[in-house]
Amino acid sequence: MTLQQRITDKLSALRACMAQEGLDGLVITDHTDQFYILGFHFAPGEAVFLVHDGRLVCFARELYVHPLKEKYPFIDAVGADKGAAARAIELAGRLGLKRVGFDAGKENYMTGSLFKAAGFVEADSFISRLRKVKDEHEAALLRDSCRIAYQTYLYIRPLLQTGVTEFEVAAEMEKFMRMKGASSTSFDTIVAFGENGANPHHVTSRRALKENDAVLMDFGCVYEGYCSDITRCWWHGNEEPAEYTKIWNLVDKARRTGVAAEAPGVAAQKVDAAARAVITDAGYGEYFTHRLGHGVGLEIHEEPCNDQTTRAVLKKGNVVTVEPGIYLPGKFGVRLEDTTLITDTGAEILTKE
Ligand SMILES: [Mn+2]
Repeated sequence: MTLQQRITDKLSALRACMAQEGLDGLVITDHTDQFYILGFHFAPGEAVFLVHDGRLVCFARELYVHPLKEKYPFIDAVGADKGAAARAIELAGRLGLKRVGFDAGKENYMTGSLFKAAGFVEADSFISRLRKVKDEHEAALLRDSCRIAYQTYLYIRPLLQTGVTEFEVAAEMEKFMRMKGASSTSFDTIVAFGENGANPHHVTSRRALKENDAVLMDFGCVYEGYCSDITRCWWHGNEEPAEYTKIWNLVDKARRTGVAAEAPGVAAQKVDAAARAVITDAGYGEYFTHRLGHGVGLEIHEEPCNDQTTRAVLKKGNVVTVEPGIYLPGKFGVRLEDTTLITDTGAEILTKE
């Protein structure tokens, strides 16, 4: 499929959303949403899109106009170093658009006020809705991104030696991901040794690895704009405590149960419940202190989420994590996480070789 066809498809899906709300125009200012439509990376606040009648007009800083015209000769790219939002409002007026929406959930106060004053209406996050279901092109990029993350785990695991610090391990992992083509990490790499692993959001530190220590690493990369997320844990040394083995196996069983529960048509809440029951039934429920998982795509946390309160129903093309954990304060923690793609019949683990 050509780039132009992919963009046309996204614009027609967007048009269908707009039609449902009676909109004949839509402004897009969120830079991640802009990347979703175009595959072009603008810094935040550097462009405003006006979509109308299946067409896209892009008001952007002058420096973007030439690269835009080269890559996307089929869209209108207009230089606007200042006042891109005002230019979009002006064009909507000139075109005689009757009902123009903006994403009220994402708009900043200043630009949103301009749109309101121009009579634009607060619309739903249509693009967030579309972004939940990945097309084949996106699924392939997510698969690549997750493969790089998994390969990083395979690469780093045998390199860990007593005395190495969390910082050193994280640096080595990040270098490996860059060399595989990642543009950045998808969030700050977490490397946690020993008791640090009992904090689910531990900040990587100078802590050195001891002989007989727990290891936890939670990380991912951004590849061609798409994020990956994986967590792996193991015991470093020959004297693995029985309690560590016990909770590792429980968390692994919860992870496998969660993945097995995922399928199109299944309530995401039930996936969380299925995995959580494994841990709760074994008496560790109070030590599993977070949701089971979250959607992954252009952002590391997006919809839908596998949690206890969501009303989301999984669909083919959703990409969600399954990441149960047990955290024993002062001792260690175990979290095992895979990123999964919902298929026709179930779920495929993407964090693999
Ligand atoms: Mn995660």
